[in-house]
Amino acid sequence: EGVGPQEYTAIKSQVIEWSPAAKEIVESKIGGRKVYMVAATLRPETMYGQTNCFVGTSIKYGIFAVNDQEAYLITYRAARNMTFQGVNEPRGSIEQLVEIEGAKLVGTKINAPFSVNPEIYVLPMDNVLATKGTGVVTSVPSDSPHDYATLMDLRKKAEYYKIDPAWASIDPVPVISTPTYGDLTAPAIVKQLKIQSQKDVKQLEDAKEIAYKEGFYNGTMLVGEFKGQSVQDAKGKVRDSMIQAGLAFAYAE
Ligand code: A2H
Repeated sequence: EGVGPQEYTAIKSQVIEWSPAAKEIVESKIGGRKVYMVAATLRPETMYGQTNCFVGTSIKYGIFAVNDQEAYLITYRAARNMTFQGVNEPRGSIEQLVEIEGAKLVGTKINAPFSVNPEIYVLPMDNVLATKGTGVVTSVPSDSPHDYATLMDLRKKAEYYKIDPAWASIDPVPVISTPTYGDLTAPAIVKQLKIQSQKDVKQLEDAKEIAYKEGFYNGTMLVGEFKGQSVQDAKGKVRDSMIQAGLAFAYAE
């Protein structure tokens, strides 16, 4: 991370069905609004390969009114940043409808805009930072080593993580081809570096660097509107296309 502001793409995933624990807390308080979990990403071009969404189990989230029709599920910190970036009116105002901890969101079914898998589940991830982005991380295991390692942990130890194995059953989707690692860059790098789990923090940082550079400089899109184009060309176009469709917006911090 540099010294300047980080430019994210905020991805809007509408809640389709709350987990039982969330349903109890949420439904009477949202005034009929559509609720979106909003994830901050640096790789909008990978959104075709979303397979699930991660939250931190001990992170506190809120549901914040955007207007009478919509609300966003994010951290309070992100809601405060967003109101100063024109997400709601008046600027600087925050209307929190619900407070809920991450653990209760696990098992919630949401839609995944642009993904070849349009319905995905919320799952726990160990190292979600409350102090970065929205606290919601969309998972693209084909291209993110952290996401892939976490998905493998969840599959191996579903009981320990208190999840239904069915929620982690979507396989990584080929989205970008790279000359060195093929159609599933993150799984290939995780294997090469012998990464065993999301707890291998140091190696995952290395893997993240390698995957990011390889995808950005040498990757070619395998799916979507910009199939066949380089990632460098497609990245901004996918972002613009999602924003045009009302499925994403710019978010900086
Ligand atoms: B990225 P930077 Cl395919 N805690 O999106 C932990 N990680 C978070 C987070 C949080 N609160 N908020 C966002 N992130 C993740 C896609 C992706 C990402 C791919 C490959 C690499 C990658 C799908 N997950 O990130 O510290 C989000 O994951 C590696 C650069 O601000 C977001 O982009 O540089 C990225 O970390 C932002 O990290």
